[in-house]
Amino acid sequence: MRGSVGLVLSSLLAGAAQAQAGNGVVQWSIQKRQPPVDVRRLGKRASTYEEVVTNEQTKGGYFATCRLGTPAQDLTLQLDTGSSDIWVPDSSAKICRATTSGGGCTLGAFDPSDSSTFNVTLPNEFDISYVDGSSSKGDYFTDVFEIGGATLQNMTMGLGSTTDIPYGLVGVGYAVNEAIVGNTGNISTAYANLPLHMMREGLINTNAYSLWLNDLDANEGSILFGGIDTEKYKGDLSKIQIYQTQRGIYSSFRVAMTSLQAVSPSGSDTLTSNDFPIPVVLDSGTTLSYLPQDLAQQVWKEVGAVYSPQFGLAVIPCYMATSKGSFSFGFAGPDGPRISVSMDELVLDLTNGSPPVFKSGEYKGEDACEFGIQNFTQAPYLLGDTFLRSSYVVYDLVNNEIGIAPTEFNSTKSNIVAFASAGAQIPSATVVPNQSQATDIPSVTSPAFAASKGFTDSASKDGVTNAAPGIPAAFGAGTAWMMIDGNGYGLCFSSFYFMRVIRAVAALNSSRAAASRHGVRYMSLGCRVALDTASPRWTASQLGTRGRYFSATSMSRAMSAADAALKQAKEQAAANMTPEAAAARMSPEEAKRLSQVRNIGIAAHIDSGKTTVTERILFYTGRVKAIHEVRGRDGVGAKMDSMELERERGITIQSAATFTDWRKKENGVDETYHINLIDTPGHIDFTIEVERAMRVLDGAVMVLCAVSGVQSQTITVDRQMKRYNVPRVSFINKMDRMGANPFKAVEQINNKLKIAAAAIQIPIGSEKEFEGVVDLVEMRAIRNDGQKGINLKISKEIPAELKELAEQKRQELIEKLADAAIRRATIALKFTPVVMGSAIADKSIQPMLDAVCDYLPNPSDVPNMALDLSRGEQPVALMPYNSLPFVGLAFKLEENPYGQLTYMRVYQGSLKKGQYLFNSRSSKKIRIPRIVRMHSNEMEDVAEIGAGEICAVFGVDCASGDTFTDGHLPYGLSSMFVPDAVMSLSISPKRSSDADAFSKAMNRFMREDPTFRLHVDEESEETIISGMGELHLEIYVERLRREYKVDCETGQPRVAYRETVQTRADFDFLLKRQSGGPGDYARVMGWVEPNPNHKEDNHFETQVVGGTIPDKYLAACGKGFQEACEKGPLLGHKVIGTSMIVTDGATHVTDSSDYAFNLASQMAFRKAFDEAGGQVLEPLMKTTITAPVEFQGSILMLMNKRGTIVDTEVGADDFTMVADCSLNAMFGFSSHLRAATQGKGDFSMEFSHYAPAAPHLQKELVAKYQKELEAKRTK
Ligand SMILES: Nc1nc2c(ncn2[C@@H]2O[C@H](COP(=O)(O)OP(=O)(O)OP(=O)(O)O)[C@@H](O)[C@H]2O)c(=O)[nH]1
Ligand SMILES: [Mg+2]
Repeated sequence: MRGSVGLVLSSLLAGAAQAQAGNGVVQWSIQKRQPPVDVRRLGKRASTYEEVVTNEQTKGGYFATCRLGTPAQDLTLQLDTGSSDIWVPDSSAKICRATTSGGGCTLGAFDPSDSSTFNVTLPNEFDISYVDGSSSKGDYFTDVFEIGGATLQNMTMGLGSTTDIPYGLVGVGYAVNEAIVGNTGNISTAYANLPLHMMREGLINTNAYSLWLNDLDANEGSILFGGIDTEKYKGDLSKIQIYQTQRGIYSSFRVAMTSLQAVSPSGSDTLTSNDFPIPVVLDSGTTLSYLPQDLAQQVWKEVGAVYSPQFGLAVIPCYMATSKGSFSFGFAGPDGPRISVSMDELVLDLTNGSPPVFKSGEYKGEDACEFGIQNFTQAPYLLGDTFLRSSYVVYDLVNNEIGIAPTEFNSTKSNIVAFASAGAQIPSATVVPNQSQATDIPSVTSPAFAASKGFTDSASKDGVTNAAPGIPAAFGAGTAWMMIDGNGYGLCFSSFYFMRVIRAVAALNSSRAAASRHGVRYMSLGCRVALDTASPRWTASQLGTRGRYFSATSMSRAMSAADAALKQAKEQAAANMTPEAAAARMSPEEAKRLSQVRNIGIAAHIDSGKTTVTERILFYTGRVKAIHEVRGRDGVGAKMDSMELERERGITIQSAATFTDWRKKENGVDETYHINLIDTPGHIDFTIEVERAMRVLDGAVMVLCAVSGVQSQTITVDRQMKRYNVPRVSFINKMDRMGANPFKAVEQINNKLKIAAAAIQIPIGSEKEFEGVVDLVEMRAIRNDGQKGINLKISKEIPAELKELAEQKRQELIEKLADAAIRRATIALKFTPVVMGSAIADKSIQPMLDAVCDYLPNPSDVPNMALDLSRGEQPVALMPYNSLPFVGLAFKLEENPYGQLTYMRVYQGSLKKGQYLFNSRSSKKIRIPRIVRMHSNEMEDVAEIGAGEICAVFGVDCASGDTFTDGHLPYGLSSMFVPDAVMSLSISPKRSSDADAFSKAMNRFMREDPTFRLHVDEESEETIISGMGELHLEIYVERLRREYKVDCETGQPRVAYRETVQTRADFDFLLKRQSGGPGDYARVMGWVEPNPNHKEDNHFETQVVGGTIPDKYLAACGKGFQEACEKGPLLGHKVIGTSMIVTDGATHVTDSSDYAFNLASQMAFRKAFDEAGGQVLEPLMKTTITAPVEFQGSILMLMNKRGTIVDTEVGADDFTMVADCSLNAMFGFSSHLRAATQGKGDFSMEFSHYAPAAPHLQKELVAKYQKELEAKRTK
């Protein structure tokens, strides 16, 4: 947090910051200084407070010098443990351009245009607001950052382009506290902030640092990253735990303060509070310390401080700085550390010039100073500089611990001890035992104030010097607007989440103006905020509307103390997954293992060569001994197309998984990458296979045809990759084909897919002469050699005729992205590096594999979130560590001759053979008898599978999309998107003896493929299967025949229509049947109407008053409505977007029943449906057609009849047309298209939405259906 904003332009304290880096630590000297004045803040002052304000002492923050950019620019920034971003003022920001006296950014501003390494990463995403209402906004960027002699490349920082603060900050708190996380509400947006980045860059071993602030007179200190300095504290460091601000989330340095003692020559007192154990935040950005009201008042009584309503502060005679009394702060329970703070640290100047004087009372005529301990009314309380100067504090952000010991003031010696490794414990610190007893606190009785006399008596009134020296007197009047009415509480508040609370309240009240009307004032004295007595209580629920992280403040209030936090911490041990913890907890072996794992999918437009490419991958990695082509021309067929049907048709139908090892030379050393790979089908009817692969994979290779570039299904898979945030490498295949033009494809990726792309290779030769590629990153030529191109010839000699092109394309690449940034941008989904080759000609597949290893993420590089089912599905991060509890997703089921096979992506924890898992959905406990790795249709048994990997398990009864855990984590994983079935057909086995086999097959298909559905139409008694398209259904019919030997009779493919209503229609329906025994009686009244906001869903509601229909019958009515919706009145297709409201009715003593009400509702619904304008909806398909431009005219003609053209894009050679077409009109379209384009056009279709069918079609369909019904009735 930002300390004071300011007031005074002081002479900057002399001396450049001293720095040192090396041996796993980075040290940064900091100095206290007054920030330069902010002109705006001086502009407006409430005159009544002016005097108070002018007398108020200005507080500085701790500042030091950093260097930024290339060449380096010097900037002085404020250190802040309460926030987490580095940000710097942009030299073009208005405030920095101000030339009036005191204006401008005198501590330095950053000019991005002068830095050659400046790179914007997230435009406009940086947005931080502070509690005083000041803010800073602009881009997030990366650049070189130097601190304490250490240089960090690509440090992420905010650029304050719109800011009212004339200097920047270095926030060193938890990464979850970054502004971006607060703004997105998503932990996964956190980036490596300064300490984390230092750790990742190996400058320090772990994410931890120590803060030494010398005493008040010295105004200086140092922050030591990655180590401790044993000469800067007395005795031993005690280790205490940090408490979560919210379950599983550590965002501020909150510890449990468990005692406070007053000690003076006359005696000592144990002070008491209702709030013990008190949650306090150790915040270097706050000047004073703030304790609960009851405790603060006892402290004041001990020292004779008086609360001045006029000042809004507790004040004390300045001579009390010489008192020999002190306060001892105890932490973490009876055995915890105690820090003694002496009076000279607690008496601060109120002014820069001559101090104000007490005008009346016992101190009349004495100089007045500010007292360092103030009161506040709600948790968390703060221990700022007045406390921190007396305590050496080590912040361990990995183990979430604080090391604390009394400060060795004025120490000139130094003995730096670095943390040994990532996640290492604080060196030479002793853990405090019995921390759980922090809750056992003394009962509240008022202290005897035995120390009080000694505090005053030991103070000398003579020779008092002001506590804070060296501040020029000239600025007595330079202050900000002040506040504080008689009842107000003044406080310098700073912790980041508190700012958020203010923002949240402001947001709640819709504007800042409104917020201030409600008693939240934005004040500018330091980071002060005043709450007047009319201030509303901020409740957890109110704040909850804004964001979950920041409601923590008020929640902790509700829980009232640290003991609640203690319990939480225990409960959530496993959920403690901050990015810091994530990065550091990993053992080096685990980090190494994960860094060489890639889970990738190959996805693309149909026939672009995915399976052919995969075959080469398997060959070059040594997984298969010989290359076989798709379509099985040599009688074998590609490994991944193992199904007979696939080999016959030359298309992939089911995705297939495999795994293989790729040995890649890195700096002369062979590194082995373990690749799990899924080859997906390109045809849109099997799109679910791509969907679920993308759901579970970390990266993808998007294959494109060098001639056709971006095609219709390229757009579909692009959408799928974006849906699941899958980073990709683009591979332009078929470079051997005539007309191959990789650069056109690159341009199309940029333009059509709207993802930045640049080739990182250029081809050597083309078409038949295609030989290999020039690698633009390394600037070397790579050619294939030997049988099947098994050897690579790598040469630094770029063919002379290509030199110029290589330079030009390299330039283009660098313009898009500096090469070091390729990986980062790719993983961040902002870029796709493009490589090229020809699978069929065995060229340049190996460099593509290298690109997969170089640029695609390993399992720990991408955020994977689960939903905590016990906490309203709050997202929680999963970490691919073997040591954590297991979480996995069953993403695909398959039956094979050995039994039921379940593909599983292991997100967290490892899985061992024989282990028990729980199914989160069904709560069933199951044993895993066998684990295999799939290699297409073969498998290999393994005893164990590591976190982050993909495997298949046997003998697990579950559904696709089920989450498995070890039984202790209440987690679920979001499932994948399952598209709606749009086509159906009736089917029945020709021989009745096949019925068993038929139903067995159907059950299996449905279990395996969520887009394949089956139902039996009760009236026609027909079995209807439905799916994604003609081919989809055809394949299943064919598989029945081949795999189950069941020949089937099928009807015509039919469109899956829907039915809905257009207006409201009332009903009053009486069912009254008498048939000998008990009859049926039910009367229902109400109406039917469209469900406007949910066009796809139905809604049932009861508004019955006075119990005319008892509840249980109402439930039956709801069921009846649901049943009626399954089979619409018009065509027998599903009803959607319809509401039924029941308002009244009647029952009969003996004849009413659930059955009667169910039936009555169905009948009432059918009757009202007609009156409500029941209509037929048909699926509209988003159809994308691509063809050479010369066929544009004929395709227009084709499409005119079939749908509405949404978009046409005409390129140099090809054009693409997107139209919404009625599915009904698309039967047989492929042959029409073929005829119209001489076979050169291609198209794909996917479901878009439902729309009313043309009236004549509706009529026709309804008539036909009624006729069928009639026929059945008369049969
Ligand atoms: N000229 C040429 N043809 C290729 C190349 N790679 C693949 N093919 C051919 O393209 C056709 C389709 O190849 P597949 O590997 O089945 O394509 P796919 O992307 O797996 O197809 P689906 O899985 O059905 O979407 C086959 O006839 C291959 O021989 C290549 O680099 N150059
Ligand atoms: Mg294929």
